[in-house]
Amino acid sequence: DYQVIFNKNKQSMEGTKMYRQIVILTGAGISAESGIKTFRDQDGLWEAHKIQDVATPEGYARDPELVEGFYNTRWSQLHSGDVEANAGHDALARLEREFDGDFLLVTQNIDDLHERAGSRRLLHMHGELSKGRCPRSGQTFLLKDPFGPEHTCTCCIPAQRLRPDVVWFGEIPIGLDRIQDALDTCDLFIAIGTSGTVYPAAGFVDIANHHGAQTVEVNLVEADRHSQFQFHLQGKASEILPKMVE
Ligand code: BJW
Repeated sequence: DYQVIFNKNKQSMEGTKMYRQIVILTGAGISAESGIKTFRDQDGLWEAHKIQDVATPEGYARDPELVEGFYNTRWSQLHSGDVEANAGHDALARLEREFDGDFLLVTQNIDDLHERAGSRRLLHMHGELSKGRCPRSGQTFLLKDPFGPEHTCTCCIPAQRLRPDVVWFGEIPIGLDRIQDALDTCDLFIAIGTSGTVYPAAGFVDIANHHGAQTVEVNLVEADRHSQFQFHLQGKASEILPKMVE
């Protein structure tokens, strides 16, 4: 059986060529075992909230307090002391440290668990829960407490009320040029804990395949773009990833 497991020096998988550039995409599934809800699984966030109300610019324009409430609940959980990075996050940070080619971790998650685990070459393509953004200038500000009308920017006169620094449906994800460049030249692409239903992230596997990269899916189930991946590791991210990089 083919095993997608890195060898000791992290430069290749067992029995395969050396990698020069790795791109990893993570989704809500990697944080699930840290106690953070995913979106589309049973008891996920979309069971209790309408996407149109809390994850679109139109929803925010209609009812900013409702949307801020949605993010503040998640903010409070993340800062409650009950949530920490799990073995899956740790394994990716370790891979980044020990692999000595190009490396980019693209996360769709807005939590900071990859940072807490020590990941540095990291891009939050759907934004960050810990930041607010000026709707006029686009400048972002680190937030020390949850959202409220008192959070205004310091870049504009009059000061603008900060919006969550997240990417809603219909908005353009962050860092797409850098992601595209990395995908164009990567030789290994691994998608972890993502349902493959939200574009453009769901299409990254196609770009990687097109450029001849090996593509690996890590998920509890066969996710939407399952058939596009060359290798499948089915199970919990926190169990599979440590084995991959041990
Ligand atoms: C485990 C596990 C464990 C559980 N171990 N696994 C092309 C075709 C069709 C439509 C479009 C298209 N291009 C654009 C669109 C429109 C739209 C879209 O995709 N719609 C679809 C619904 C059809 N996309 C957009 O609007 C995007 N913008 C855009 O396209 O701009 C135009 C443009 C693009 C490029 C160039 C130029 C212009 C923006 C999308 C923004 C998404 N925003 C959200 C909210 C962010 C803030 C927040 O967190 O609140 O992002 S929605 C939500 O979904 C969030 C997530 O990041 C995203 C993806 O979810 P994810 O991470 O996959 O989670 P789940 O819950 O879906 O899945 C969890 C998975 O984990 C499951 O598979 C489980 O099995 C697994 N799992 N436990 C391993 N322990």
